[in-house]
Amino acid sequence: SFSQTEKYEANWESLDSRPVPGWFQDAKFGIFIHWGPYSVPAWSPKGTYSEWYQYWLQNKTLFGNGKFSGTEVYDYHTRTYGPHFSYYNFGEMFQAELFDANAWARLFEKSGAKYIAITSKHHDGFCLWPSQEASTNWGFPWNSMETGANRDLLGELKEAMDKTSVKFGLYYSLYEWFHPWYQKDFDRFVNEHFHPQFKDVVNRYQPHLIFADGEWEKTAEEWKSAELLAWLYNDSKAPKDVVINDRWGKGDRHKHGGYYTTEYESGLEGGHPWEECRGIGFSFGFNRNEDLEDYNSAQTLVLMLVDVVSRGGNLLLDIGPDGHGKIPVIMQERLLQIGEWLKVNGEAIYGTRTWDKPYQWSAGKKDYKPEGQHYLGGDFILKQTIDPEPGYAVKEMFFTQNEEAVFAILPRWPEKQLIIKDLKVKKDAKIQVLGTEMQLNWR
Ligand code: FUL
Repeated sequence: SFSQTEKYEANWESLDSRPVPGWFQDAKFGIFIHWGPYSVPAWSPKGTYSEWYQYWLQNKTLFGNGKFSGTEVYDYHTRTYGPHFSYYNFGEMFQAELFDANAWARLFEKSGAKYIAITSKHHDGFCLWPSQEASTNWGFPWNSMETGANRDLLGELKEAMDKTSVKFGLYYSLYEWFHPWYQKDFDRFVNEHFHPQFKDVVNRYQPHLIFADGEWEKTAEEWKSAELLAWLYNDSKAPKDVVINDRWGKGDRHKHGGYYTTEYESGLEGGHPWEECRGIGFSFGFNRNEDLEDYNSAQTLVLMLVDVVSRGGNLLLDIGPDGHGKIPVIMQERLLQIGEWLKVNGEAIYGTRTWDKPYQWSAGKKDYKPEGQHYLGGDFILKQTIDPEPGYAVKEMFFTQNEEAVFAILPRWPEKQLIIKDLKVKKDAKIQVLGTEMQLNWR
């Protein structure tokens, strides 16, 4: 339980003195959901984020994992929809007619995730709830209640999630690429758009977690983030143990706010709570351009989770539902496969903390020293773990612990014996294999 005794003040010193509520570090595994008008075209070059469709269309530039001319999205768009088709039409086309919030909630529960974070609003400014600001301030209805689906999608999901043990959380983008006030009248954008809109979404849906994003162009002072967070902790209707991330002002990641975030990286090490987020493939939004080979296998995803958890982090694994409201079946399958693994091995994951060391290297002839530890397109270390190059050292074991046990998680079955270095045990210690009655002989 998390009790708040003091009132927080609108400065980092005070706000950062608030510990990240403990449920977060116990949870380990969450599901990220990127869903909005970009889920209608659901297209971008392989290796790029499909939720950036509008930006890339209108600016004829793009970035990502690969080499691009920049006009790929523009070319695709004009080819498919014609030269005069505005991105704003996708709001109307975002019908979500097959969206069944209870089915999503059941899937999330079966995946073993302990929380979700759904895009209440991404950088395009479209809101999945009846946001007043996403109507009047835009000059046209730019939310799911007044166009397209004509439904309060967040409200439906929140209600469904509340029937499960999986906590409901929100992603919220501070900035909007093309909001009329963002470039020309930033103070007005903050005072009359961002702050009231944020307060509205928090008070309506009372999220357990807020993943802020799109902070990087302006400082926390310019966003007035500290005022907003003091309001969140002291005066909002959010649960007292609401968790936030670190994206509240330019240059403040890994410094201020709540837990630290990494994205398509290998995460961090160290005591401060952190979370690595990524898709199952390369995109956050659904990308119909991806093939089976672009999706990570269940084995790789489980190892990513284990690798992150062994270093004290959480994995926020993203799915991209389509414009009809269905979760692509490959994503459903991956979530269920992770859930199957966690059903047996969850004891070694949930509620654990780091052990003396996160993992053990095998004795390889050559030292395996990758440059950077990117998970992009299959992380070197994980690749090396699953499919080792002969002669090289591999991560042969990952560790976690709780008050009762130390857990060693092995990517492969050992040949005859297993040597755990530097492990001190009591004489009557038992070594068991989770999910079985098997006791191992040891010396
Ligand atoms: C990034 C965004 O720009 C991506 O589209 C995605 O939402 C990711 C989680 O954060 O910074």
